[in-house]
Amino acid sequence: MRPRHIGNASLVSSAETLGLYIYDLSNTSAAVFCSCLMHSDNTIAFCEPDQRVSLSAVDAQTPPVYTDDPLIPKQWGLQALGVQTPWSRHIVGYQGVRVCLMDSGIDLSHPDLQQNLYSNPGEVPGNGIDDDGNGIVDDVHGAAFLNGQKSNDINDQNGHGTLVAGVIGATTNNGIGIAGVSWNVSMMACRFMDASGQGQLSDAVSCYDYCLTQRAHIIHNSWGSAEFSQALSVAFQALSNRDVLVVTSAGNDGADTDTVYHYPSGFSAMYKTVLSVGAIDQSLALASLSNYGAKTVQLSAPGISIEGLALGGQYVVESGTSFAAPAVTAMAVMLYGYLKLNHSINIDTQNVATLIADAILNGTSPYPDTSYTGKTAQGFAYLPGSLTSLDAGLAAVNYQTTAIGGAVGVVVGIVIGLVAMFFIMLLAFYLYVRYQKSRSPIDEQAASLDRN
Ligand SMILES: [Ca+2]
Ligand SMILES: [Ca+2]
Repeated sequence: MRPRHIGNASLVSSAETLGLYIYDLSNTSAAVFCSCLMHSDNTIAFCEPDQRVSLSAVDAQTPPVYTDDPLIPKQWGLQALGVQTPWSRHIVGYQGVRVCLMDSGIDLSHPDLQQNLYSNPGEVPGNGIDDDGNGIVDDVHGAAFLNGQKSNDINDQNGHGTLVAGVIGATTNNGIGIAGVSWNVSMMACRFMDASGQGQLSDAVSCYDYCLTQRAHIIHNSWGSAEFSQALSVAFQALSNRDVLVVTSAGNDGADTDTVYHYPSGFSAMYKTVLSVGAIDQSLALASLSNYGAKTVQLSAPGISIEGLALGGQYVVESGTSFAAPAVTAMAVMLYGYLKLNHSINIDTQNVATLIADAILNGTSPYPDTSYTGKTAQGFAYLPGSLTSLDAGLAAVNYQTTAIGGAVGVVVGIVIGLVAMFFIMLLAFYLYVRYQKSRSPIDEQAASLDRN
């Protein structure tokens, strides 16, 4: 027990088990009090002034700043997706996850996009040789299929593909621009949209083939067509057989796509590995421009006033389901990375696309305004919920002990895939011939970008 008064200081309280005593120094100074005490009492180990401390939580009144990317306070979608907790747990994606971006290409020179570009391990850059024998010389970061002509020119002449790529995986914590939802990812471009944002389905089919040969885990589609295509249907059967996750934008017609065609998002009604994504605004309401449909639109994600990358190293704010879908692709990247890095699951040999699609859907948040409930099969994308659902899904299926079954699955998958590829090639050729013969815009199956 210590004396109640020492000079002008009085005892306030004590923490006896710790041997600590607290004195009120409002009538004296800490320096004078401590000096006198230490000289007068050799049983005192130390004497120090009090300190003000604060909670580690972010002040709820100010926009949270998670990274040093200066535009991040404007990226409202990151908060809606709930990235803060996963990011703080270092769940930030994985470079081993390959995303094939079927769009208008990528601005390869954008400084906020350099870190997360895929590099084809089978190609020696710039040697003018088709090293991997896939028919395209120096396809290092992807390939282009335009009007039946293939090349390595994936340079974006529209801007759409670059914006989509930035939502998925702009370089984060580099002190410039925006943060990508997934800090780590390998993005390859398959460019089949021209400078005006138009492309042919025959070229899209070639892109699906290319994405498969490059062993993409996820194929991203922020585009759509109002017509059904048998060739696309065959492609999606093959993608499902090969366990590739496909993320599509729901489209911007404000229409019910359960009754009005929109493809490829419509294939989400047929395959569990295909997700169609609508757009929400900052009030977490389904945007009026967004297509909807309980069968053909599974969920939504932030898609209004999205801060993104523009051509020439610039930044732009745009809206549309085109920019909602890449948030879901990025979440899928993070879930693939979580399986690999936190659970040591070989994502190149284990079939996990269905597991991840289920986790994304089961982890969604409901719309605050219940009048939107049922407009989409589930609510809006929410990363923490998806991680919890993924853990639950993993507990139900043991992916560690299925080596034999996995090997059989791969062989069967390859056989089925090869058969499907044969049909795709036939149909792609058919579409190409038809394009060459028919110059009427009405007869061509044109696809367009889902930008508003
Ligand atoms: Ca090549
Ligand atoms: Ca950045």
